[in-house]
Amino acid sequence: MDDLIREMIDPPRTTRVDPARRARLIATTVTVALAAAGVTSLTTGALFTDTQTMPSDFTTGTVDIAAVMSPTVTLGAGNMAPGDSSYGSVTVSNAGSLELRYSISLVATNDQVADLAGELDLAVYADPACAAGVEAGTAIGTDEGLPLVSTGLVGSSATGANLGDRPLGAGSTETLCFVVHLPAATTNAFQGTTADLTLTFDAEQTVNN
Ligand SMILES: [Ca+2]
Repeated sequence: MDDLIREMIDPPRTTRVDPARRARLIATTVTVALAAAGVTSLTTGALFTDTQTMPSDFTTGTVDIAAVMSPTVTLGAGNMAPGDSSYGSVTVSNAGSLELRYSISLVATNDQVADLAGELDLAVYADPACAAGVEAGTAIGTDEGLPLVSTGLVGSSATGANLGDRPLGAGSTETLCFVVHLPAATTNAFQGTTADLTLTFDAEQTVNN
């Protein structure tokens, strides 16, 4: 073996090598290479190692507003006469997991050519005592003559905190009182007519906004 290694380091100058001897030389070279690789593997395998994984979960919150009209104090009236008012108590709830702020807009339609909507006045109060006399308080939104195109009543549905927007924490509730009034000055042209009102509550997240 020593002879072979010596020949590997300093091979004889002869140009012709015995084929059997050449094969032994190659086999010895491979053996020495494998032995060197084995020493390296043994050195690497001797190190202790460890791995720790750390999972994280990400769940988004929700913005969910609910507005419910009281079944007993309900906005809307039949057989109205000039001077009458209709009261509607509405409970607004944040049913989501994020704090929200909301705004209210309204739009009206007429069932006849006569613009009864334009005769009606609307005011909204942040007052759970929703009955005659609530008008003595300060309204958070008013509209004299209900609009036939969507119009802001409280705050603004525009993104961000706008004047009049109402914040509501997750799980919180507040009660509003809507009052629709038919002025005493309403003329005979509006007898037997009908107008319909739709209120819209828009909510947005307050965090990062
Ligand atoms: Ca807004």
